[in-house]
Amino acid sequence: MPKTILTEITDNIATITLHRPDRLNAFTVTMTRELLAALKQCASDDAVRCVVLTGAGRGFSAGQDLTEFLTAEASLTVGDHVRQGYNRVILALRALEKPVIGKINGVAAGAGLGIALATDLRVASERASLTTAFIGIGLAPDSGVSWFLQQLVGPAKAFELMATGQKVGAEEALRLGLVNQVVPAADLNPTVHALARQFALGPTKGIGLTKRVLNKAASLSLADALEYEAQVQDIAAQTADHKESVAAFLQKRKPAFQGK
Ligand code: LHQ
Repeated sequence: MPKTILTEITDNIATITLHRPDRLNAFTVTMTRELLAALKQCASDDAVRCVVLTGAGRGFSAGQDLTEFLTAEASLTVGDHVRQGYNRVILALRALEKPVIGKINGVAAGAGLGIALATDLRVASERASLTTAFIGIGLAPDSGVSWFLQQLVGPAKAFELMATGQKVGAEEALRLGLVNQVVPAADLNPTVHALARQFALGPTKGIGLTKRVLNKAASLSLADALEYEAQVQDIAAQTADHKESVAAFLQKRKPAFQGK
């Protein structure tokens, strides 16, 4: 059986490629399972200090494979399908205490959009587009799309994007804050590689803890967020990379981060 997820690790960067290009990398149950396994591997492998998530061919991901879903035996409710698949993927991406770059090479739709928005930052090709897509098949959002969109663009724009399913081009996605950067298609690989390399040579634990406080901040009052930051700072201050960077500053040299 061909693999639907390809993982390649070089220069401390794990590149995970959604690989069903003839279906715009639409998700099957197998693909969800393989993606979860790849994310678990990235979390446990200390050699991985940055993760890049992308799609093969001209799409990032068209979301749920509708042919598989419609022909599957109805052994699960739609809610359980989402709970056992996409919800785990989204939570695994957010819990992974390493930087995850979404390399948005093409269209991201439905659950594919949710997965793109669960990455820490997104670099898009000018050929990329985003669509919530759910309303096109009469569904409400899942895979965190309602949560991420209300955080990123506010409730009114989020409603518009979800209730119309309109396709947002790369430049508009940049203007809305849905992606961090847009580059010509030919520049996508080198741009993302340079960024990933920068992260992979960085203080990995400090970046992971940054993600931890950001994840938590969304559900805390300011007073509780301040206390949580103080607690996490105690952990960050114990890392070898923190000690190395202070020593390097005092010795007027560049720090050599070990990711520890
Ligand atoms: C596809 C798909 C696809 C299979 C393109 N499946 N083949 C959770 C719980 C339970 C149920 C439902 O879902 C969910 C979560 C979700 O993700 S819901 C949202 C599901 N996704 C969609 O509704 C998107 C459907 N696709 C589209 O609207 C378009 O394909 C987009 C806008 C993504 C891209 O349009 P184009 O660039 O014009 O490409 P295309 O439509 O020509 O697609 C290329 C091929 O990929 C085509 O096959 P073909 O044999 O004709 O070349 C499509 O049938 C296939 N494909 N999406 N989701």
